[in-house]
Amino acid sequence: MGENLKRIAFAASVAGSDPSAGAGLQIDLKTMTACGVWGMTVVAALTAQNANHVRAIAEVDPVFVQNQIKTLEEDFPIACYKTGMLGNAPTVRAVAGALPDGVPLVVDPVLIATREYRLTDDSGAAALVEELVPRASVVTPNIPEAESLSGIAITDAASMEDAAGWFLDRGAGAVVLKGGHAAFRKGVDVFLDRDGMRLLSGNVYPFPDVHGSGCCFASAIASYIALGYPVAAAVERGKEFVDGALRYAVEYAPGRFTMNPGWREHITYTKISSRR
Ligand code: PXL
Repeated sequence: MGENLKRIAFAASVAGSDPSAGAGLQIDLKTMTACGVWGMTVVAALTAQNANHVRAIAEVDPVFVQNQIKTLEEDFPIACYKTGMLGNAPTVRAVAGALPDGVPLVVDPVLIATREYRLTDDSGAAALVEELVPRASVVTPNIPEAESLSGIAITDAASMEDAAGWFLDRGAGAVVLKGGHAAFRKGVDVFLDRDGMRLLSGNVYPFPDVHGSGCCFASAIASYIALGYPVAAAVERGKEFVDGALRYAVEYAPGRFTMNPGWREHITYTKISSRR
């Protein structure tokens, strides 16, 4: 391999497509670019959606999902994988079977979209716990996902920490249990690894709900791991990144906000005629 190619940080997202580019593979790719990584995208599921509705979901043949990963692996020394919407158990198993051993993995256990659409079915959720959580460097559930996967009702700080521990007990190297949905300590994430627990506090911004925040956070973490940061440091940097992307969230349809991965470059997506 050329010396220059060895220097490039490659990260791959294995997730679902969101044509509105506010979540899924598309926000993952934008995030990876913004974090200074060559992002790659393995299409594991398809959605037809806009800013308000997920109108339809289509599966991708699990063999073809594997094929995409294996083909990338022939050429690229991918330094970190990230998984998002996988949809169903056969796809989860196909991904688990194709991921190379020993490469860091960020598992975002996407189950339900912000707007309440089911993105991964029950057997897919069970397969995630069986096949991907045990080999994850870090898992990034939000509160509803952590409750659904662990069966632990998260009602206060103590039960949130118990639920985080549940993921470590299932073999994950670390967990970021995100506090964006919390009725208590809102916006505070619990980070837990074998060295102990840390709270990651974030700002709470006045947007109703911001599409793609989980995808963006997990992809930023994967990017910093691909660049060479240890997991705990990658999570901290990822949190800073996601905080800015939320702060400068884009209203891309009336009352509908999505993340702005271009915030550090002050990208506003406005026509020159509208700039001040
Ligand atoms: O935000 C979770 C998510 C992940 N992946 C895809 C999505 C969504 C939410 O809508 O559409 C493809």
